[in-house]
Amino acid sequence: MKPRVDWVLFTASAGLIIAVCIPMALAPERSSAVVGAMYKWIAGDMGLVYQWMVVVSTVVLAVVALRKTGSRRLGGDDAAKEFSNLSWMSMLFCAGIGAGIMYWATIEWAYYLDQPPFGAEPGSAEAQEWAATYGIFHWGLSAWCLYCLPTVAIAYPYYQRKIPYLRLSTALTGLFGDDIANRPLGRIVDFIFIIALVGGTGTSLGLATPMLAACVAQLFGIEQTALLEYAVVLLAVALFAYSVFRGLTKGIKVLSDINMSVAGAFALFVLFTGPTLFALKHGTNSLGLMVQDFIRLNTWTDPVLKTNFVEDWSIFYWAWWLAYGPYMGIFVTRISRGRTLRELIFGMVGFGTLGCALFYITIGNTAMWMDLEGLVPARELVAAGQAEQAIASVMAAIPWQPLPLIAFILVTFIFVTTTYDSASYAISASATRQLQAGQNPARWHRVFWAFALAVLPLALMFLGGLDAIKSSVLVVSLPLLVIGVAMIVSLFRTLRE
Ligand code: NM2
Repeated sequence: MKPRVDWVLFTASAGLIIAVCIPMALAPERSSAVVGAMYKWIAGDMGLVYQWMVVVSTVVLAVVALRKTGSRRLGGDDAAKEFSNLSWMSMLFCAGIGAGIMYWATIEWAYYLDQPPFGAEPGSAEAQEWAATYGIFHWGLSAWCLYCLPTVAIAYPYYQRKIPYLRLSTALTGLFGDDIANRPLGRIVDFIFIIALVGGTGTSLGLATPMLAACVAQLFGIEQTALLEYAVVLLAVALFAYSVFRGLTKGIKVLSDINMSVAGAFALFVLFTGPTLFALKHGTNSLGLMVQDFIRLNTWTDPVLKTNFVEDWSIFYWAWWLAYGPYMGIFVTRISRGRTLRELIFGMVGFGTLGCALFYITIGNTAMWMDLEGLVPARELVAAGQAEQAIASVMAAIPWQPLPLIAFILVTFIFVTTTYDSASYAISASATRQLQAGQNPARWHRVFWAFALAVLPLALMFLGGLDAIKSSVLVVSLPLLVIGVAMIVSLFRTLRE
């Protein structure tokens, strides 16, 4: 059967994006207040649920991987792998990790050094050790479990029961039957997926745009204007629209391969031209801290001091990963035929964690060192709300200019592209009927979503501020908590069949 566009889902999702973005652009102040109130409620009152979701996901994945179920192969016992291990890993890494890592790896420590966790004294030795560590945790094993759970929950029934839909609702077939995608419940679930992804990617481009603009301004010695930011968005959209137009193997795979090598080389370059020993010592130290305090980090709710550290950081991050989770599930399912569940879980969580840690250990520690040595006033800039300036200054302070600054801009652009092309792919796959394994959604449809994904970040830039950007992701991730629980029950049912 030929793939067809699911017009109900398509219209509802595109309509909601427009309905939300217009008031944000027209009445930024009022929208900002509403968004702020929602942020407080979700992070404050619902935060605990997010933390439990992380713990439960980790345990479920460990159980599935370590028991006999781990040896089940996606697509049947003799299914061959479509992509080599290296391409598979770079595709999944580049799909799930975007410009956000370049942003946060460079300056996340600055927030933690000044407002440390666990009641540590700001600027103290203890604060510094945690500052070098906490970012790795927020992009580490626990976080990757939020990606991996929906992947297993979608991939297993998709290949095992040969479901003709690659959608989030596929993860619920064990509970509600194979035809769930055609029923109102399935439609609602798939609608939630699209909106969650729009919110999640909105945060990424919303952060990346000012950062890229600041770096371009630094490179050419020009001023960072709104016009420059729009030019950046336009260029990014053109790039990922082209990539998704080319399709999965020609566009997305080629770019991901390039991305992995350029980004990896950049991180290593920073390590070796920067304070190598400082970075490696902190990296090793962080590893110890994280392993030793793994449970503590996952269950710390700060009930006594109530510093808001958990709400402002861990909960925000879990919401962000959660919002991307189903999309990762759909995308990684598409590229994982022929792998066993154990390979999928260990490969995805292990490689993802290591990849993210690399950026924090090299770039993050270098930036912290520059600040501590008085080379770049990174903390001062961050405290003044000029995080992107801090990033641009750090990048401009790396030796061998202008090479590192250009490389940083290039890597960030490719990261944006490889996240958004796969996101456009996943949304168009979701809003397509009868998509069999191996088939692709229509070209125009993929390109449409590439453009639609840029609308929310543009509106968020009108609102301005980190809180507005953080809020969108908290709001959209909320329904995914409920779906997450249903997904786990459904997965165990299907595994038992
Ligand atoms: N996550 C991994 O911009 C990005 O890096 C997108 C962000 C969810 C925190 C992903």
